[in-house]
Amino acid sequence: ARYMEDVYYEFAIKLTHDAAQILKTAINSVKKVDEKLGDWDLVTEYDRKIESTVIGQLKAKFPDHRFIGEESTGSELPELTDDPTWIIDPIDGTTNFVHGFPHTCVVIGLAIKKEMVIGIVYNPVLEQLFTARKGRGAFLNNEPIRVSNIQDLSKALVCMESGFIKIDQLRKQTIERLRTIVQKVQGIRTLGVAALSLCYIAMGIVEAYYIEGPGISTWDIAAASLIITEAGGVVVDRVTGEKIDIMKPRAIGACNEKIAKEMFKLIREADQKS
Ligand code: LIP
Repeated sequence: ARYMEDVYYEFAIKLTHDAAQILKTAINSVKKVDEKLGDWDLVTEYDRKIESTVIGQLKAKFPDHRFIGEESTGSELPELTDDPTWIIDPIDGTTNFVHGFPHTCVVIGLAIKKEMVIGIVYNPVLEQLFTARKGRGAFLNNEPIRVSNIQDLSKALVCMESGFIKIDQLRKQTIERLRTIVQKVQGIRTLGVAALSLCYIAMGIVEAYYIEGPGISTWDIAAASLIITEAGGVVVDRVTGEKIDIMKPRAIGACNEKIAKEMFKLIREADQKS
């Protein structure tokens, strides 16, 4: 099994580089942009092109594997089986990509027996390749990375998303969550890219990230959740506070249990007010 995992990993790294080349070449060009759920949820011809290239090549090489991809999977997620399942976001942070804002990346993850075994997140604009394999640590450009040691939320830099304020039914709740968290932490950042925000926890430059909402799915969190845990951090379910189920993507990522618990409590507190 280990040998096969090496084969999967090497192939995935090669595909990631090919995909990232497409992203990098296109980022400063004019794109054809379509809205999915709203003007806060975009897709371009490059998202579709990268996904079909990546899935096409994986299918040709591993015909009995399964695939979950942002642009080819419908709104209903398939059930995760024990079979090797590739989970792909061809361009995470599509709005950033559209604007040329350099926080955008290609995401490829592999689950086997319902557990993440490979996570790859690559930002070719800033030349940051985040990788992890189950039980073998997390790396940035092949150097080991580790979460930060901060234990106190008042000293934490926290990433969150603000776009859901545009949705009528989510406005009050989102504003209340942002308001509550801003007051307790050192600062918040809203980068519009789930996978990289999680990787920034893994590399120790952000302490926590909370993500949940329409359009957010397993491809936004699956690969990066392995990168965080391999870097010593945690990813918990916003509803249960237990370890995240990657098929229920409502995630609190954090550099340690204590910060995760405090974030969990603050979101509860905010929801009681909204
Ligand atoms: C994006 C997420 C981001 C969120 C965006 C969008 P995509 O994923 O990573 O956190 O704010 O609305 O959903 O669609 O760029 O892959």
